[in-house]
Amino acid sequence: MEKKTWTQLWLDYKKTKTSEDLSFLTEIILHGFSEGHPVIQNTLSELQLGIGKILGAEPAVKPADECEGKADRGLVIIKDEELPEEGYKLKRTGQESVMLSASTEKGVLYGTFCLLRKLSLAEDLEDPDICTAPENPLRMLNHWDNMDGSIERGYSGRSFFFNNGEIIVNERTRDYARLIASIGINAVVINNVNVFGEATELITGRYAEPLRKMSEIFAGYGIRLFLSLNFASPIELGNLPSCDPLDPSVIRWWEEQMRTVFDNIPNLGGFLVKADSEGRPGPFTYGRNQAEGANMLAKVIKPYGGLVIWRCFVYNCRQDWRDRKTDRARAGYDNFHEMDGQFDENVILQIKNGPMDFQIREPVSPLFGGMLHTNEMLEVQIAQEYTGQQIDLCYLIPMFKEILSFRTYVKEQEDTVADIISGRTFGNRNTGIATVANTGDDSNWTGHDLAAANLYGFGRLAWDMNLTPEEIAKEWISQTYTLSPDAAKNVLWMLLHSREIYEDYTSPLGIGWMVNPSNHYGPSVNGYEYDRWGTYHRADHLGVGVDRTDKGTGYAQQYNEPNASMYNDPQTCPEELLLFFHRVLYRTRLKSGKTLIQHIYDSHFEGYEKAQELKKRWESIRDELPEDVYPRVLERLDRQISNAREWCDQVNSYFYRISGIEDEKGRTIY
Ligand code: GCW
Repeated sequence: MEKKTWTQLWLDYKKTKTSEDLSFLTEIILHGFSEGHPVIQNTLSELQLGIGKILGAEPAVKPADECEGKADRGLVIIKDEELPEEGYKLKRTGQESVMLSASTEKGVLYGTFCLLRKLSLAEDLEDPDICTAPENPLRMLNHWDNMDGSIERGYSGRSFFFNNGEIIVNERTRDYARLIASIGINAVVINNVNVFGEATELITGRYAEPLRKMSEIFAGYGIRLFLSLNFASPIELGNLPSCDPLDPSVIRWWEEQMRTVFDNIPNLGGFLVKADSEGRPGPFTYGRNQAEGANMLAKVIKPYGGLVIWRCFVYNCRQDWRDRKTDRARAGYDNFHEMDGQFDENVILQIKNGPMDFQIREPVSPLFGGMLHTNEMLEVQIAQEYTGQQIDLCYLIPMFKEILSFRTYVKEQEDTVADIISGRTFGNRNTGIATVANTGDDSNWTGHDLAAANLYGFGRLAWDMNLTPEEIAKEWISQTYTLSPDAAKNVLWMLLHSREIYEDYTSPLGIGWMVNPSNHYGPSVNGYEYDRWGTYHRADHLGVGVDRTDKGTGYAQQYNEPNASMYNDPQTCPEELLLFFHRVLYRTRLKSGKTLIQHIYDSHFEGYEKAQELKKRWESIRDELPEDVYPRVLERLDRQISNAREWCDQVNSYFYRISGIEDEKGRTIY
């Protein structure tokens, strides 16, 4: 076996002091499931490893017939057809027995990871009595990995799926699958949504063997492999003159191609499609609408049980900055909501949040609650493209939680984003949540060691949207590090304050952008201002912000009431989104009593100061941290501090110069 050059993150099981003698867990009795099933095999080896390390004693599997399934000692794994597909039940059935029941092998796997988590966290097993099933049917990672090994917006090294035009399948593939299965992820797209070059050929026979192997490893952990698809494949691979989704020869081409792909990779879950977006081809090219494009593919792959996940990130990326009516925030809704009810059952619309593009603060996309008869999925991004790029600390779970709990008022109850994407609102099954992943081949997977909390947190939250950011962070911290309660509190403080800190020193009150256009890191207040991407802050000597009210672009009116009115009025618009929805004069007083300009100055100075506090807290726990982790994170915190300084200086001096208004506190603005 090759030497592992990567860590095991939260699965680095360590000997744990449990409050009672749990050695009975080393006897495993399997009932109703076959030891030979790949998922069960993997479950048993995880138990071997996990229990072995945590309790310090190797477990052994006892055949069920020896005890007729009625063992009063051990970990009894048993089939219970009543339980939901991916759910499980963990119950303390006696002094020396715990029962894990599930209706499927996947349920057993998830229940096992839950048990191991409880053991790692030294939680009481006195009466676990847990009965749970995932809220979201699809819990997905989207990797933007290219086949040359680079990763679009990747900040953790290179791809561990591809290198030099080839697919990599090795020990790391398995560890990756274990890691993400342990947090409940059940679907993965391995290649970039921008599909070009060799990636277009992933649906041909060329990569059949490694893809099948990978999909089998994934399937052993309950994960379905998905691919991103090039809508122009009929032209690029099939030499057809067009890829018009209504052209019979195009449809025929897809039918044949899809037969090949599903023959080659029977476990394939389906495809993620970025069409008519940022230069990628799509149905619009042929005067067809998005539903016609998506449904064509959906019909072709329906016989194989495949899903088409169709992104709604469709907008005009060739705008003129003088044009004040075209509004990029509107585009998703404008391009899709009228087609409500027209998408096939195996199509899911994947809606990026926010409506602009993964900024530190945006309102929730009005497509949630804007469509009643369409499968929807939420797309977030833990890759931190605009939120610090895994250099600056930014624990994103609080942001995701806000999105999920947003009330859309599409119904009187069960109307939050969480309700919609879990399928509760409309009773649909093809729904869920996806994130752009933050992993790469760095030894610690996520570049910034603390950014692993976002990966962990995404999975846990996707499973159970009631978990709080704090609960998740605590779980992650204590499974990852061995810390005293005080030290753990410091890490928790760092995670829980990081989003606010990042927001404070970057773009204010929901306006977004102000980043360097080349790489999206660091400040450039006007970097995007006169460009064609539709990303404007509209600052002049009097004020800043975009009027998205009924008198402006009308974006606020895309929401259901009372949200539409709430956003439309600067008095009721949540202040953190004020500049997203309104143009505000610098001397306007905010709820705090401060003027807008003073708020901008203060929050930037504060953000910079708090970035320094992050470092102080980290330094204070140096002795308790692993030798390699401490300096690695410290180095990033130093970079974050200089970034924060740069942001603070540039944003404050920009607004000082343009407004001519002095800082009330008389600080020097550089
Ligand atoms: O924000 C933009 C990114 C692109 C990305 C695009 C998308 C994959 O800058 O790199 O392309 O979003 O989400 O499709």
